[in-house]
Amino acid sequence: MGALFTKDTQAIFWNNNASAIQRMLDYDYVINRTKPSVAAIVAPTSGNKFEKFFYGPDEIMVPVFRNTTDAAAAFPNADVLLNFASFRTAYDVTMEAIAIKGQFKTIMVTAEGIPERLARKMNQQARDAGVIVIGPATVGGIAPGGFKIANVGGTIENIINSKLHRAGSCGLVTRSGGLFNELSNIISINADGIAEGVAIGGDRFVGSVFIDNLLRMESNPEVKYMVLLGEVGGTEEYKVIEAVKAGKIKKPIIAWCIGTIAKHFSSGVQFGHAGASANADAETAAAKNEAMAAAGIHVPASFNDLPHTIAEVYGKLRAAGTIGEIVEPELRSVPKVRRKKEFICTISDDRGDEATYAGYPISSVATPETGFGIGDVISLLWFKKRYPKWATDYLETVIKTVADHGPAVSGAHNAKVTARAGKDVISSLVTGLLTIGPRFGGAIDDAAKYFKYANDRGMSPAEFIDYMKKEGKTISGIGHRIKSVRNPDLRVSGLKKYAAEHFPSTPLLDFALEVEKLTTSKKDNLILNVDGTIGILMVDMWRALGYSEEEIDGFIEAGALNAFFVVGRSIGFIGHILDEKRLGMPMYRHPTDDILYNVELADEI
Ligand code: Q5B
Repeated sequence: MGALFTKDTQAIFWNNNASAIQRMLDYDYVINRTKPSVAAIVAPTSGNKFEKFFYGPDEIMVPVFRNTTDAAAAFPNADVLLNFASFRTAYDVTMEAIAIKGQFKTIMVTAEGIPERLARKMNQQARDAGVIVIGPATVGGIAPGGFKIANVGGTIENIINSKLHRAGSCGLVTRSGGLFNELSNIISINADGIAEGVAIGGDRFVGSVFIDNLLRMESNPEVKYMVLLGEVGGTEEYKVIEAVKAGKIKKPIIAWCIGTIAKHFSSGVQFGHAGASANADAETAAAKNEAMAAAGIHVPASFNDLPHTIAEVYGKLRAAGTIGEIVEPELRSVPKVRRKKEFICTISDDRGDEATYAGYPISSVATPETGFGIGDVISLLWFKKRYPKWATDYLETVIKTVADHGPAVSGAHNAKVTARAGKDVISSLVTGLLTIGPRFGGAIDDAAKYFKYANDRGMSPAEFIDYMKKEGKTISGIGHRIKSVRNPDLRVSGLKKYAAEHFPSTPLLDFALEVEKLTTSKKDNLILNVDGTIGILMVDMWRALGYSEEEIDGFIEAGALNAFFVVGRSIGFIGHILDEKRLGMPMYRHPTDDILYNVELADEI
């Protein structure tokens, strides 16, 4: 009970309704909210990870998820779901959200025409779970100066004109969304605006009804009096009458049911909303207005007199000191011209006095006193996190380990040949780097990917080898040209030793070593090689650091692991290139006696 929304309320927006989301964010900016009211978007068919929106003059990124469950897990404090799904999908979306225990306090359903059987089931399920449903068939609601749902209030100019930019003292409940805006305007002219307002929706079966909202407003100290705008059809207004009679609502209520014109028609009239039709005398607007007046609710003689009644009730409360003076807040204005940014950078920022790496000024990273190493720089710029020392030391161990493996390996050879052709350091380096691939140095990502894949699915080492064979793939991370069981790769021994001494645990490495036992039993050189060891231990490291499997898969898919070989081996390649320059070596030509020539005269076609 109490206020429905506050300045801290955040919503998950189901459906990428860009204009409605932008309106919410413009409102947030104008009223000086510290965090945007839309935490995330759910868009099941979108491939995007985020959408850009303006926040004042700047742009912000709002994350996009494929389903509500994932969005809720990422934003556990977002307790409002704005369900902008179509009438075909809105029921399922609401039911999924209700089932996420403890997340959503309020769900707003905008779709009109959800089948009534489903709407009743959905509303009951929400009630049982203690979730407030606004709608279906609604524009939503607003806590002025705090949180605004989607398009409520219209443009920023209209919002300010209707005093919806800051809290007033009226609690407003309507069925209609259009008349909600109209009433907000009337209240702003004849009183001091609204403290909270909800358009409960026009369908016959809506989630929260008048009485739910009025009882909550009764307990909200910001609300000093209420305005209820009902309409012909249904009997919900009688529940309000009962609550007034029972003394459950003591604050003054001003009410009017529209549709009194219906009595001038010979037969029953269906007004715009699905629920706006009287099926019995008691459901007519006139009968409800009479009954409300009889219960002591302030009911004007006609809709035209409603502004006067509001002014009168407000005036009395003001005179009695129940309502005080409102200090108008400072507002920000949204720039008329805004430019979308072409590029996004989330790792470094060069706009201040000093550039930063993931928030750390370069001087603080570069100075020896703070103890940052290259591993820290990589963890900040590649993964946007500051890793613990055992992890950054592992990254540095990897780079030191792969820096060079002599002049004969594919990449070093290419770099040397290029340097001897007279090319500069950068060109020669690039030719070496371009040689890194699935067989040479660039097997780290795939080693991590396939060993993790097998381990995630509980395959035994034999099943994994069999699986790779059936896929027609060599096992990345297994095999070496010169290293074998009898001539072990001491780099691998070093990495394993580091992990044994510093990693909390190495389950994927343990699995890989079992695979190695089987492959080396077939062929002596099918060892777990340096690429494989690096990649597999990197997965063990990320798991120990608390990354989700999805995040780890994302790093692997992005190619982050081969990048370690690129960084490390660049050091070696540059060494070889400088060596060639130092030695002044002439252009290289491969000896013809080392080439098997097998050229036949080409057929004529
Ligand atoms: N066989 C590395 O091949 C190498 C198999 C396999 C199943 C396997 C090969 C391989 C996967 C890729 C990988 C990284 C090409 C290696 C590195 C950095 C480096 C380099 C340096 C540095 C070696 C002979 C028989 C065939 C094959 C079978 C071989 N590997 N079966 N899974 N993984 N590995 N690369 O010995 O029945 O005779 O037809 O592709 O992890 O690049 O120092 O040089 O620091 O610079 O030449 O350490 O293992 O053997 O290809 O002629 O195959 O073994 O199917 O069977 P080899 P191949 P069959 S580290």
